[in-house]
Amino acid sequence: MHLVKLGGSVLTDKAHVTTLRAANLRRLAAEIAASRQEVVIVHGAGSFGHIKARKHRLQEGYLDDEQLPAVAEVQRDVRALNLAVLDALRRAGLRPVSLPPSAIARLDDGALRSLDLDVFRRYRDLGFTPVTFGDVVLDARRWFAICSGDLLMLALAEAFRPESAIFVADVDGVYTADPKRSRAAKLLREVGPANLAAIDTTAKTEDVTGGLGGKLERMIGVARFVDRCVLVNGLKKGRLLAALRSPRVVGTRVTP
Ligand code: IP8
Repeated sequence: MHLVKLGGSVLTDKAHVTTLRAANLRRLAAEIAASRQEVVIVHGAGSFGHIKARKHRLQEGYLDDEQLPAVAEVQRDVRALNLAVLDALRRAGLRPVSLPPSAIARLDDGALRSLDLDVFRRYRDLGFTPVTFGDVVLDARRWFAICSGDLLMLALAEAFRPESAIFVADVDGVYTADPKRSRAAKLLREVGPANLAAIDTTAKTEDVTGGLGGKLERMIGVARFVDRCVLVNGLKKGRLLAALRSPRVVGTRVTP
């Protein structure tokens, strides 16, 4: 089994609220179907989550009642994105089922406290493709909080020990610096705790779930539970399919 995280930067236009990159989504769904591999899918929120979550400071948890309509709105928006993902996967020939974290997960001060893994197991056993996503979730201390797709990847990797965890992003892999700003940035074929310090993780992000530093730490956490953890470019045709088929793919391998 493979665990695939479809990043919000590939599925959506992060500069424009609730804007889908429909052609990318269609192609990635077709690549997953063409691989004929068993997958569990997690997707990010992109512009269906981060923009309004940041505006209303939802990542800080409950601050005042004014945030409550925004919680409902962001939950609704990430569901709209999820529906688009389900439709694309169904059209590609898969049988996706949606498992919304707001209904099956609980946080405690931003950390995952519980996740109903049994529903993932049961749907998998029946031949479905479970699909979950970044969401707004109940939190024991903050009342509500943001549950990122990366947090779900970690929990699912630990529970199911998949062959691989594939993070699909809008860059070829992890670079020594931000490749969108620095020409000297070099693609790293492998990243682990030992060379983490050599990476410039200061690039600004609009994501409420943090920048590259936190993401790499979570990926290193995922790498502990899988044979192969890789970051590949989902904007390049065939990269996800290649990653699902063989270990030899352009991207960055993350090691524990
Ligand atoms: O895009 C964030 O999930 P991510 C979820 O996987 C929300 O970090 C609602 C912003």
